[in-house]
Amino acid sequence: MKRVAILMAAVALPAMLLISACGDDDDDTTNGGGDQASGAHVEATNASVKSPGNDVASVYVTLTNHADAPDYLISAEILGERAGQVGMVQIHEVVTEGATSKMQEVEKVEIPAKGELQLKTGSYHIMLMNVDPPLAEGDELEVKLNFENADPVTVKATVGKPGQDMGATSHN
Ligand SMILES: [Cu+2]
Repeated sequence: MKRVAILMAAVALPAMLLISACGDDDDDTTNGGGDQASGAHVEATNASVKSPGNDVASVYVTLTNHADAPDYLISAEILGERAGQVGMVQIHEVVTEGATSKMQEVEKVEIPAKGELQLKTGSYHIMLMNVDPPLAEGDELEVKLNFENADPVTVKATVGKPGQDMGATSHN
């Protein structure tokens, strides 16, 4: 057993040095993946989760595109200990027609070149469904965001107070 541990340390150390060597972003955020070989680089900040306490939740995050070309949020997934507890993850938009608003799935969302996309209440969000057991205030989720051009970014998002806004919208 001891030999295996030493061997693993020997493998892990150069890999860690390599990671720190290419991490050239000086703004240290909760942003996990900072590797941007192609120049495409999306930064994720202000991640939060809201859940009404049942089997659904919304993830909100601000995405900043540092590239000269538009990029797209194409999917998201849950990592970590909650990975097996979220049945479905979709990107949603809120569509308002008159007095009613509903959510619908979208394929991808544009993050403008050198610009920002805010996933927020009443707008785009990452929808978690079939969450079992339900999320409670203070729980932490590890959310991996996948982009068309930039490398994936993993953020940690804490579940906030149950939002009233969640009840106003319905799924169709
Ligand atoms: Cu939704």
